[in-house]
Amino acid sequence: MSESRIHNAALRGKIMSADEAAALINPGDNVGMSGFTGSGHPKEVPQALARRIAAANLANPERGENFKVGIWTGASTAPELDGVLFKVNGGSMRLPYQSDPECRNRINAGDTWYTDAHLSHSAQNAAWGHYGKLDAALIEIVAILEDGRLVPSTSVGNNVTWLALAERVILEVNAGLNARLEGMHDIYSIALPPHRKPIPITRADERIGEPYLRVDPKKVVAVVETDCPDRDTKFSDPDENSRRIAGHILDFLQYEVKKGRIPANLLPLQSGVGNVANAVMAGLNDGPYENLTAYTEVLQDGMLDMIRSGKLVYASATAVSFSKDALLDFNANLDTYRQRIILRPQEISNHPEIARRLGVISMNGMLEADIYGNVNSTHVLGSKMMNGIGGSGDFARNAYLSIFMTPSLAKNGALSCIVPMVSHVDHTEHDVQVLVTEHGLADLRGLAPRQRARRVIEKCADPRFRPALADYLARAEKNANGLQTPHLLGEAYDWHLRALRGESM
Ligand code: 0RQ
Repeated sequence: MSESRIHNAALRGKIMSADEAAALINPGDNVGMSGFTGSGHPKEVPQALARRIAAANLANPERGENFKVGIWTGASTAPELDGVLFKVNGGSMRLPYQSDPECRNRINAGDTWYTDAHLSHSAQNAAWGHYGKLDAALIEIVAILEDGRLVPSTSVGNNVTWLALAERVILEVNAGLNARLEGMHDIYSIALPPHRKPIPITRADERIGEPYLRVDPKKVVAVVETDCPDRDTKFSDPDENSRRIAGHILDFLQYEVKKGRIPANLLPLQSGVGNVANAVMAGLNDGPYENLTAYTEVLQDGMLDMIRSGKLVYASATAVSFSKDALLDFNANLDTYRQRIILRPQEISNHPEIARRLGVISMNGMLEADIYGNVNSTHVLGSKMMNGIGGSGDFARNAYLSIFMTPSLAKNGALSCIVPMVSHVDHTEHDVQVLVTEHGLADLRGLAPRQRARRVIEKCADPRFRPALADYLARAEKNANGLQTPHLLGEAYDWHLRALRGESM
């Protein structure tokens, strides 16, 4: 650990332990924390806060419920934040995205209010006061300059907004992260309407701000030095389904290039998280493309591989989230990667204005789609939260091409991911242009609902479920009260009801 990371004398005077800093967070506070997809989150103070909450609840078992805080972040974090705080039932509310099992369990048990928001909306919702007052910000950075400016960490997320809105600020200065991250970020803030101006980004590689976060030093109540690496994200080698899904997408993109609808170097790519997304990137890396760019939210191994190979010349995101090996490579070659990667606030990385202007190609995972093309990304069998909508909606509605992908079956084949009617809608038929499973790709652009249904059943559904889906459609066409989007309302959810009874759909 090195003192030299804190070059501002006034802020050096506020150094204290994580336990002392956690004592400055009060029951009932809303705390805006840094962190996006397992990177750039504070690592010591949340653990100290969890210890404090556990001790308080133990001392007052009958009032235990009273020591909770509202936890606002950029996106998902890691066991040392969501994991520890939700294990002790310390979160009264959570927003805007999570993927931690402890947190998910609390949400689904009704212990925590979860406001699942589009990632580009969360900062402005907070600024408008929709989430209440922000009492404290707890932000990880990698250094403090002599003049008090802050060198951001491995994610930017909502930090600009949390620092601006919070009454009190706690900084975690992490010497375990590479100081050479300095210069990779592009911090730019936007005003609220009616003072909002166009965001002057016309290419993924354009810088429009400065590389530092700013904070009013008077608000800083604690500076905590830490020395902890980010969590590494585990990726398995793409399985057969992921490779097939990737293959369909790659064929489709090549066809679109041939048709002259997109340029030979494609349009800026947005890729969701997970193994399927990484398999698509691996396929693109092996494909005939040059000079690709990305305007996305999180950079994972697949895109780093493409930067290394020279296929991807530029990537704009708000966070990096790598496996152990990729992290080693990233840190060893940071000076090169800094020329190829920009990390922006999530309000900018996910901004609809930019996604629409650049004509992004958006590729995201889903749980299920219905025959008409509505997509459920978040709720298992209608009621149970998985992760959240994340940035998928920011991009899907505004992309030039919006693609959703999933294996056709889940839970060892018991569930069909293509159903008559989705049990929850995150992306409506109007925002979903292409559906892909391992069986094929359904290009739904320009089709009316019943045309879409035929294509989705034929191209995407598992062959075992195709006859039942086709039968549903045929009977709906006969018996529904109209032929625009025919449904049998008394039967549409029978598939999910069977699954809830533990039967195959
Ligand atoms: O459950 O973990 O208990 O085995 O859902 O499914 O197939 O591993 O898929 O990891 O690609 O995640 C939609 C969740 C897909 C993700 C989702 C069960 C399945 C398994 C996971 P188990 P897979 P993935 C960028 C963009 C929303 C946010 C987003 C997601 C688990 O892509 O969170 O796109 N997207 N953000 O068994 C019931 C079904 C199911 C099902 C799968 N039809 N019904 N359960 N599962 N299909 C990132 C950010 O925004 C930060």
